[in-house]
Amino acid sequence: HFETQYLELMRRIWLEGDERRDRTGIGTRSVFGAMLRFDLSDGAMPLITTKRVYWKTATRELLWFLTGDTNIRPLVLQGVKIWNEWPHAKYVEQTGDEISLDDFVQRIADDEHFAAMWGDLGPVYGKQWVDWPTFQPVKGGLFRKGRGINQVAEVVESLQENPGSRRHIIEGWNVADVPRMALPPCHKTYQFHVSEGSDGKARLNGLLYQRSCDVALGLPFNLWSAALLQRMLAQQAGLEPGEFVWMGGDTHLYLNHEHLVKEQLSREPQGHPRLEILRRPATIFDYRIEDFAVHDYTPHEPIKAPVAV
Ligand code: UFP
Repeated sequence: HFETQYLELMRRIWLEGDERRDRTGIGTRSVFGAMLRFDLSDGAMPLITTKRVYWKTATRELLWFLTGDTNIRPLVLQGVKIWNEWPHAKYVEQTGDEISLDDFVQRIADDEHFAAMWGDLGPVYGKQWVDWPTFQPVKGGLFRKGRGINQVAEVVESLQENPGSRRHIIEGWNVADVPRMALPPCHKTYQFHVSEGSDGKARLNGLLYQRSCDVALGLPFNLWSAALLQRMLAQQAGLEPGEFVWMGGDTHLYLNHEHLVKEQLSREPQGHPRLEILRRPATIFDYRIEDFAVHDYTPHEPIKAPVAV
């Protein structure tokens, strides 16, 4: 089963990982350098079945990245909560106003002006993916802002015009911008690759390099989103989905996720979920949540665990 690799990685980290103190103060067990491979042909997706994964939430986040937006408001309005902790913490720290997370999020939803002031995450994924900043020299040793680079659009183009290229890359790690980001990108580098299948049909392979990975809470989301992006790119470029390779740098389990690890490792994967994309939008930027249908997804119960912020 495709999921065995994931469970084996989890087991290995829990049993053999190095115990480390980490930025969050919670502590992890960790291995450095890990790889997973998934075949995406016939609609197959690396959607974890040993607990329910909220793939629509991850999909909404991916669609939000593709709009280039870095403000949490559009996510909040769709009920997606995954980025709320960071702006809230920053607000409390900078204003001294001890507003609760729920009240803060409500205010982001109700008050557009407040959201513009306090809902932004800095130049995170969306900005770098579709509007990587550039600067042009002008007279007197000064620079002015140039046109942003849309890496995603460029990859769609290069897949069609130069499929054999080894340069189909979407990069999130903008070195100069990292200090201004709420969270430096975890899923930082995507590379795509076109290969000739045995049936003569060209396939799109994808590789994600993730520098830091919370295997319990982050990875199921990251696997889904990366495979989804690959499927969308394949559809846009007229290619069959091929293999998806995931590579992790610091690949860890938080020490307060013990109950999740034990519970999940006691479960058996069930079924082979498939993703159907219901229409082919005009561009990679025109997908909507209604365009995606998941079939044969009969996961085990969700497992709740605290997110390390
Ligand atoms: N993390 C993920 N995937 C993500 C994301 C965060 O696993 O998509 F945004 C986890 C990894 C790590 C923490 O546990 O969040 C980020 O902390 P740091 O920046 O210190 O690596």
